[in-house]
Amino acid sequence: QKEPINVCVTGAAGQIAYSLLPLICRGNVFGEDQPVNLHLLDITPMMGTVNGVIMELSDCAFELVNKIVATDDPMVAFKDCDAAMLVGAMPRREGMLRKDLLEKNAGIFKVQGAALDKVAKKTVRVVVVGNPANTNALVTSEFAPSIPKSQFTALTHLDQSRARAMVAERAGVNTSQVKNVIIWGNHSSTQYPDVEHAVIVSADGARTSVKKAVGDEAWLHGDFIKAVQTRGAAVIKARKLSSAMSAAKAVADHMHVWWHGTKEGEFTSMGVMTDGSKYGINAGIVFSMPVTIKDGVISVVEGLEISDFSRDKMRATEHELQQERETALKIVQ
Ligand code: NAX
Repeated sequence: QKEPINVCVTGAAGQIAYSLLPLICRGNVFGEDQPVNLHLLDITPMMGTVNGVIMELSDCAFELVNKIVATDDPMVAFKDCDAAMLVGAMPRREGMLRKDLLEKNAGIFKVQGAALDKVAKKTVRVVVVGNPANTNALVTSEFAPSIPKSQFTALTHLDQSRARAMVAERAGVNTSQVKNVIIWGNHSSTQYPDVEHAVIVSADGARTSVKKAVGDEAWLHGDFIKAVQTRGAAVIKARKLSSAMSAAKAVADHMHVWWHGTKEGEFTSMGVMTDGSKYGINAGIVFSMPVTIKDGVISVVEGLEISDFSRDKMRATEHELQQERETALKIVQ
């Protein structure tokens, strides 16, 4: 049997964690033969709820769970971690400006970055989910200088899944047939869901471009983009709660593909630290890009042709991320 790995989930008392933990414990993330030690972090007032979650995890009798640690201390939570899913964050309350949200969260992720730096494995794979996810990932990495920047990512997989599902519905195919949709930039309303390189793969392996299969460029350039960008708000309006089941599935898929690699001919999107050399995007922000993954190493897909339409959209989301970076770093430094 494999040695257990240490997996930390923050915001463990929250609604995303509630849907995410069973996926981890069933083996849907790290593999059905991979035992896990769960490290659950939340804030002190939520420890009672975390204990309730642990009672339920225990009642699930998951075979892969070796040990569960519950704590309100990031230094305990991140100890020797192989994977960290940073879901917990300060939520946006009514009347709160984006700047206030950035401020509150920059403080949280500064502390968590510093703790990861001290106690996590240097190979730890971090995905930041808590909003503003991209900039929180940037702050975390900034305060964890001993861990390579390539180990910090932000979740845009949910946006990618939403985009794939919308294209699939329009084209009358199964969502699983839609590949290589790209989410560029920020997990916010400036994100750019790009289908210019996306394909629909049929059962016999034939690939048709999404452009051709959908046959409605006005929709792809207009309502489709808007619908992806505002899907989170639409779910809140309908459910009176933010996306949780779909967000948890996306976190699980993001980490699964990082662990097991991308398939031949396919790529996936995630927020990664920019180095200034890809697609003209400035260095030093966490920008969602198309990537392939092999043996845990993330590589940005290079050489994709970028149309003028795409370029404009990418600039807008880059601009927003640069502003977020400035605001956040001013607060924490
Ligand atoms: P909940 O409010 O249900 O849960 C958040 C949990 O985080 C709470 O239990 C809270 O006590 C805890 N928390 C707060 N500060 C903490 C800290 N310093 N350390 C540890 N835990 C802390 O929110 P939920 O619906 O689970 O969403 C979590 C985060 O995901 C939010 O920031 C949300 O905006 C973000 N999302 C990001 C998405 C993405 O695609 N990147 C999509 C879904 C989601 O909206």
